[in-house]
Amino acid sequence: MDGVPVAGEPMVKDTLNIAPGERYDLEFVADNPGTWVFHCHILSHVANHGVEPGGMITVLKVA
Ligand SMILES: [Cu+2]
Repeated sequence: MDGVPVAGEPMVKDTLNIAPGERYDLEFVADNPGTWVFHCHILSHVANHGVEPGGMITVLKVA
């Protein structure tokens, strides 16, 4: 979090609250094939001027 190196035991979470201005680095083993979506849970944040999808959303495809 906020530039602190990733260390210690792995943390397993489905969601993570990130406050404005905070930054997190994610490190994971992509060993579960499929299409995974990282997104904000605030609906207006996953749209660009009302058009979805957009904004704070990204897709990770694991083969
Ligand atoms: Cu958001």
